[in-house]
Amino acid sequence: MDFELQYTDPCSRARAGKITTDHGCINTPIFMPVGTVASVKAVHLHELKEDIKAQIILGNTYHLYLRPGLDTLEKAGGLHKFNGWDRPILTDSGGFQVFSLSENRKLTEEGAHFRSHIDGSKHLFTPEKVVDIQRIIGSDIMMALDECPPGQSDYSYAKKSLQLTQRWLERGWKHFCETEGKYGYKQTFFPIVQGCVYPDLRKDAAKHVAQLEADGNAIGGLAVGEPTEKMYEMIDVVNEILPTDKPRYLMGVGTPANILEGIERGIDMFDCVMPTRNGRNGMLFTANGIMNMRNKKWADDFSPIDPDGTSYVDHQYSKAYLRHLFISNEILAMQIASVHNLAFYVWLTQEARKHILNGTFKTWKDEMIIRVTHRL
Ligand code: PRF
Repeated sequence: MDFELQYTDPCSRARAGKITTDHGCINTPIFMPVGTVASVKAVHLHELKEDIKAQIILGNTYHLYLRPGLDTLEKAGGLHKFNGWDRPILTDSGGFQVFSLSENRKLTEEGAHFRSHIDGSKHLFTPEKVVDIQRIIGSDIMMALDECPPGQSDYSYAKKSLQLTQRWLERGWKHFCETEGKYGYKQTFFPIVQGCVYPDLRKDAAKHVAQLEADGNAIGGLAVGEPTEKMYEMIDVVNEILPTDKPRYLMGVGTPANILEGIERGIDMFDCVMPTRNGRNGMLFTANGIMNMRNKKWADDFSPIDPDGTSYVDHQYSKAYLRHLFISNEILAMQIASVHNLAFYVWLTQEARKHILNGTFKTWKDEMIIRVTHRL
């Protein structure tokens, strides 16, 4: 994997860059749609590519390992062959999902022990094993096994947790360096900075990660219950230390405003379930504000869903029609909302990129923050 830093905004840390993988290029900053179980929920590949213009999608080691399982993925020739997505894929390592989904989970020095949320079966993820699993999945970007402590963790827990994440990282990195991809293309491996809301832990974590000289670096453990201002402060602390010539990925964040603030602080890659999950519940994000499509106020509004939107659903369907679909619990409502929201998120990051490249990022961002947080 290669990263070309194309331009850095003189007024902030915002950057425009280009990641090159064996499955194609990614123009950063970029939003990556989440495809947990090998599908971006409710969205066809054709829509993802042609309409949403997704450049990279996510998969989850935890989910894919449990279902369809490694035998199937290996027989298929990897995830790209299995689901037909031929552009880059990033997989999360599973630690975060073990903690949010599985039962009876327990961390030891060895790894994360858990029971499947599907059938209760017992499993162990070690730092080495999640590399092996991601080798079989065949993601272009693999993630290290980490522990993500809650945002309210006290200092002593956060410190112990970070030390475990760091020991796991050493093991995962070593195993990554000793192994190779199975399908004839290159895979890379991103370490993850943890450290909760404590600046000294975050600095220590960022230095530890930086010395590995990985192709890219991730920031985890944010947007997990800490105040938003703390999240921004931690991004600043970490990005002061992470190398500027490697992409930086902020995991699982967030609202359109969070993404703009992240870009300003030097983040290049984002993922979040918010556009799809909130979309399926009727929440639409637009450049003019947030709409709850179940609201009565849209009942007789026959104007297009989003006149400024970039996807065909924005112009094809009216607000009144989409509201009717939500109220009637029609599957199509979720499909339309998912396409709209993902197209908006990708557009937002690519629009930020344009403004970084032509030197107007700061003024554009200040105006955009007000617009995207408005309630329609
Ligand atoms: N670690 C991993 N995946 C994640 C997170 C993390 O801390 C987060 C936190 N926002 C989302 N996804 N491995």
